[in-house]
Amino acid sequence: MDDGDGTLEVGSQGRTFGPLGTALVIIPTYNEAENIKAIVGRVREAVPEAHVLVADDNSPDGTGKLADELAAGDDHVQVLHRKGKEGLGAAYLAGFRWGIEHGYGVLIEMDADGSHQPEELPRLLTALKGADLVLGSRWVPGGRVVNWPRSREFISRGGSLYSRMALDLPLRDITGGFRAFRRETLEGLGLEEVASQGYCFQVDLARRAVKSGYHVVEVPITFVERELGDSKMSRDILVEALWRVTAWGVGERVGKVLGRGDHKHPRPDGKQPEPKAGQTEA
Ligand SMILES: Nc1nc2c(ncn2[C@@H]2O[C@H](COP(=O)(O)OP(=O)(O)OP(=O)(O)O)[C@@H](O)[C@H]2O)c(=O)[nH]1
Ligand SMILES: [Mg+2]
Repeated sequence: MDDGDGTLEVGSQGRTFGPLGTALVIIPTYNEAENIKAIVGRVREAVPEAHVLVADDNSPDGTGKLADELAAGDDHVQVLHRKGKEGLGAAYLAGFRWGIEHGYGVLIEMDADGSHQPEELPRLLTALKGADLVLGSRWVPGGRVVNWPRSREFISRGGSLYSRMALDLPLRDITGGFRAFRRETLEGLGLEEVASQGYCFQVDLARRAVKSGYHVVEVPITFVERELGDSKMSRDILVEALWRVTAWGVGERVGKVLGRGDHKHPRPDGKQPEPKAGQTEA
């Protein structure tokens, strides 16, 4: 449904949703020493009631130590030190596990480099009151990118379009990483089976949520190109995304031909997913 500001919704409508509980903003880091203090400060200011978990892969530039300093002075900031670089997906999975074990009701994904603006978190949380999963979206009306080279926009739009078509997903921004999950949603996605690491980690989670019948809402965001530090985007990450998305798409089609259903992960509330509602275009 288009509510006038570009927000698009898909999935089981007409449900009632429980209260949200405390939010944990998970920030994966690898060599973000120039960004970590500013981004954590902005999160704390934008959503003071939320907690922050920095999931650092033993960054050689000392990001983990800087995060420890922040945590020492703020009981709303925690650090998960991981032994080495294992990719974005593994860092998020560890962060989700930590957050679920510690009783958080909302788990949020956010980059450290300023591309995702903490000031937009309240809008994501407001949308989550009526959804199972909220995606910050660059490619719905009202969403935009600032200072992105044409080549990056082409790759990102192309990645979402390819995923949308290959996996039959009624979503616009499928590779984005600014998201808010209800804890129950994550618990129903079969995270123990997730092996994807780079961008396709985000595609994997979005596809699992839609196929499991969760109510997914895309909220427009303004994505700002990083100003400091280096991108971790690589050819390997793109190749991984391409082969995994293609394999999932082929697997789904073969499954349909063989008469197997899409809904591998039953919702934890035991309800059957409703048929896809489709999407109202703006
Ligand atoms: N813990 C952990 N964090 C990572 C890893 N790879 C990337 N990150 C973090 O994930 C977030 C997104 O990575 P970026 O390098 O900004 O990727 P990107 O946004 O696609 O690329 P740019 O647009 O160039 O910034 C950042 O906060 C990174 O520090 C990793 O292997 N481990
Ligand atoms: Mg980035």
